[in-house]
Amino acid sequence: RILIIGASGQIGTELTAFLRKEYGSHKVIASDIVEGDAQMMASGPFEILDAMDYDAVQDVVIRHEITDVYLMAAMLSATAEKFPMKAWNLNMNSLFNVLNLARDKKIEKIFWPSSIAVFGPTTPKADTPQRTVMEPSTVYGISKQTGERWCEYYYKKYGVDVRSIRYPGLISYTAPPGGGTTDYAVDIYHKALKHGKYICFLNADTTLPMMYMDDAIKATVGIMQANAGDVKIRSSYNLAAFSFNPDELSQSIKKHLPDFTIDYDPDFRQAIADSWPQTIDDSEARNDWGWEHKISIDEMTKIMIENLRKEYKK
Ligand code: VAH
Repeated sequence: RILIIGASGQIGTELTAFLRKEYGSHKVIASDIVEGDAQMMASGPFEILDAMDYDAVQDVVIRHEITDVYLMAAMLSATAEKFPMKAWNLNMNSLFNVLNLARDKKIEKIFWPSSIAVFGPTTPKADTPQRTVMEPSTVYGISKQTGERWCEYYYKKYGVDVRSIRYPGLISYTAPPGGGTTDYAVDIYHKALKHGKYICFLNADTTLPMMYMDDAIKATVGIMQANAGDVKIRSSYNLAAFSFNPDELSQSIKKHLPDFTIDYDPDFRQAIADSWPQTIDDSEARNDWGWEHKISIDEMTKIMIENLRKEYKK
């Protein structure tokens, strides 16, 4: 059976729905520190679970005979800058709990999300390679870079089958914008429909790697379903779809909402975004386990507006 830790979050919400469709609801146990949306709570087993509590995680794993764990619980970049020690403890202790359960053969396989936040201001920003200078300047990035080192260590030393992806910014309509620096690209759609305008907390020319959620879910399940031998990188794989800046995203929105206007009022998140790459080289993921993205920026905008229109009755 599969356990999703952090199921109520931005990725966890959609990952739970996808895995329940793929494997059957009773096979997929969702868990989080707070309950998920109505659809998740109605569609299969759920456990209130603190990812930092080893005994509680072990208890859920044993009771539900879990073999595979997707550890999606973390504090994202912007929020982590406000609560550095809380972010470090959550992001790291949850990972150690799951890695140690696998080391002790209580689970068989782990998915753990890394991020382009592992790259820092000294990393080459164009076509950022899989292996390069990584001096992350955010608490979140430091925790993800350290987590990658531990994943590779547990794989080499204990044979733990842990697989990981460096997600770009992810966009979806099912979860509200969260504590991520890239979440302007989620909030903009809500504000465009609700108010016809958006005040962006990043500058117009801030280009960042992004991806629509369906492609991210496809990659997540894809790397977990790959043959172990094909997963050659056990720190974390670069992954990309497209890159855009707030101005380009607003152009895409204007094709549907011609009167939409955007203003710019950068805040502390500008420095976070400026420390990250602009485009990513994900050729190793494409070569090793057949990754390819499908959805373009305009297809993403069409999906986002069509689904959010209902919510705003526009
Ligand atoms: C964040 N959405 O903004 C996350 C992600 C690459 C960005 O890690 O913190």
